[in-house]
Amino acid sequence: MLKYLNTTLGAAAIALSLGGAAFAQDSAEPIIIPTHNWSSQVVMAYVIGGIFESIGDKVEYVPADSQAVYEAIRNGDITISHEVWQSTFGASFYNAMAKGGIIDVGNHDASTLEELGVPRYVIEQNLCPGLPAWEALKECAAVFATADSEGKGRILEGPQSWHGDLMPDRIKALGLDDKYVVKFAGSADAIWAELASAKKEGRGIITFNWTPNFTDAEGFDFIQFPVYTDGCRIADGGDGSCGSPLGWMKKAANYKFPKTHPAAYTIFSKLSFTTTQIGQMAALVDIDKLSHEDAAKKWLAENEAVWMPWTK
Ligand code: TMO
Repeated sequence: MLKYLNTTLGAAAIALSLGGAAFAQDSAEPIIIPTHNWSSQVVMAYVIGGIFESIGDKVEYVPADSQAVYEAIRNGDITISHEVWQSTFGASFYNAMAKGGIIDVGNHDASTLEELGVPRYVIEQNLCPGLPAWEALKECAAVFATADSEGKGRILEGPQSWHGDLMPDRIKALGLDDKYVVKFAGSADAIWAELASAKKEGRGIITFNWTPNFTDAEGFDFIQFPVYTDGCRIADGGDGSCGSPLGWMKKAANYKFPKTHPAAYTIFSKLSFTTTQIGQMAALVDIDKLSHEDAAKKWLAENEAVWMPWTK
């Protein structure tokens, strides 16, 4: 009896001396984090993985398709997604949720926009009067023509894996398809290279882009298309003649994650990045030319005051 009492008191003393919440032990199984094909997402993968490693958890990174990943999380092949952008991935996320197995782990502080736009000098130099209102595009196709655009204005879209024919469908729905052609870039880097050469030559250019991104610092103006409403897209039963939503960026996880890795899950639930922080993560790669891993290491070293409180 006395022995039992001592053991109980001992355990209580240990729990008290640790302070704060006493976490159940995380599984030794690795937390699987996906990497996609834009910079902030890959840097943030290593940032969050680094935070999980700081509490002794194991992490693995796997390259994954940015749409199919939600089904993989639902199935348990991948543990989390840390950048669920509303406009591009909202439908796939909720489709997976409806099938069962993926949970919503909350929003980042940053709000998002994934939209066509022009670099600031296009507006400042009035290359297409009336921009950023979309109707202005009707009168300036020639300003945005390129060698491969068949005399039409070129719209440089991101890789087709992001959101399929959303932009070609929209351009058609707005009656702009006789004046504009949508070309898909092979990679995000191809968009940045085209923006850089257009700037050097002082020529007009329309590309897909998003915020938060490294381009926030220099200035990029998104075109104002007809306001997004739920159901306006062709995939959702509408006619497609609408812009992208000013949206959220969520975190998602496999439904077992809170049970297998309660400490890591608690951190993942608390963590939230701002527009500035996510823009910085992209800039470390796209402007400073660090590798994604080095960018994450640098970000973690310089921002301990931001992330360490989430681990306590
Ligand atoms: C998903 N993205 C941020 C590239 O639009």
